[in-house]
Parts: sequence; structure tokens; C-alpha cells
Amino acid sequence: MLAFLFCGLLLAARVSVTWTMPAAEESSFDLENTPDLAEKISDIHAKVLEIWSELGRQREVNATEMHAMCQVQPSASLATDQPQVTGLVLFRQPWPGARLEAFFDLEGFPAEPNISSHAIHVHQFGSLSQGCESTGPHYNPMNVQHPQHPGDFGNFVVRDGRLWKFRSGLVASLVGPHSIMGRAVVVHAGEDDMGRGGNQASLENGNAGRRLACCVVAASSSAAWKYQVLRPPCDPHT
Ligand SMILES: [Cu+2]
Ligand SMILES: [Zn+2]
Repeated sequence: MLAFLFCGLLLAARVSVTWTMPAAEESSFDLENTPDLAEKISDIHAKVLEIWSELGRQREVNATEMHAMCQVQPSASLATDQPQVTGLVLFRQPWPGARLEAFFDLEGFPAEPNISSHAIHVHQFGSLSQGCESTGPHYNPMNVQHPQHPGDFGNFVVRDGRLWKFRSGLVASLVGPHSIMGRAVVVHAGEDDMGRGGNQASLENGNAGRRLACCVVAASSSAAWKYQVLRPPCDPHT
């Protein structure tokens, strides 16, 4: 039923695109110069999301929670004298449409200074072929500015080279049209300016600096999540 619904909407989008396609000789076009087309795509997008969230509400009662895991590794394109950050990011979503919860458990940051702040985001591609560089820009399905992207997790405090944090209320999703499954989590060398940096890069990526480490989000069982929940909080020696 759901598959049919999405197929229908996708078909509608394709038909809509066909009607407004420029002539063959103008085979390349961008959405900024075709506001009608952009608006139609945006409308269809909004409808798909509306239907998805309504279905999520209906399934809320009987839904089983979803889990995902991301095994963070240092970027293959990083110089060997750079910090080698490793660890886990775990996700839990109680039902489709619910806000996401996440555990971030990372180590290998420089121990000096004692406290630093690092940005973590979801980037578009789950490809690590060129290290974290091949994960592309921030995942931005709604074509909005940073920090309104679904995977803009913000800044994380690192103490003595270690990051351990639970976050809830995240807008990213493990299911649906804008699922982050198969996309990349990227850990940065610097702090996210949250779009207040006064330049274009700030509105695209928060000027968070070098990509230290990354991973691809994959579906998982609940075992790792349960283990984290039972651990004593923030003990760097366990
Ligand atoms: Cu990033
Ligand atoms: Zn962003």
C-alpha cells in the first residue's frame, strides 16, 4: 500500500517534470531558473512528507522501535599526524515519525586543550572511497540552509580526548523519504558556527573545519543500544 502510494507520487513528480522540461537543446537546467518546477517539486515533497508522518502516527501504537549504528573510523585521507578518532554512534527511533535519540561514544581527540568542541553532522553520501571527503555536503533533502539540515547534530564537548553524549529530540529519521540510513556521520576538527559565521560556507556547513572521522549509518539490532543504556555514564575508563 505504502509502496503504491510513493510510486504514484513519484510518477506524478515525473509527469510534472516532463510537462515543464525545456527543449532538448536546453538539456541542462537548474531549479533556480525554473521557479514553477521547483515549486511543484517542493509541493509534492511536502505531500509525501505529510502522508509519511500521518502513516507514522497511525502505526505508532503497534510500531517496533528501530535501531542503527555507525562505526566511526579516522578519515583515510587524513594525514597520519592528525587525531585518530574512533568509536560508535548509535541511533534509536521509537516509531516512524518520532524524534531520534543518539549515543555518541568517541575517543582519540587531542587531549590538549582539556576541553574542546567538535561538530558532528550527517553528510549526503555513504561513500568513504576518498576518506570522509567522498561523503559530500551536508544531507539536505529539503534544500534549506545550515543548521536546519536533518543531520545537523551541533557541537559536542570533548573532555580529555573523549566524547560521550546522549542526545534526544533529533529531527533526523531512520525511515521514510528522508532516512539517514546509508548516509555518513562526519566528525569535524572544529566547532560548528551554527550558520552565524557571516559567510556562505557558514550557511552550508557551519565552518566546522577538517573531517577527522566518519562512518556509514547501518541498520542494527537493539543490543548495542541496550548495552550503552546500562553503562555508567561518561566513565572514560570503561
Ligand atoms: Cu559536517
Ligand atoms: Zn548542516
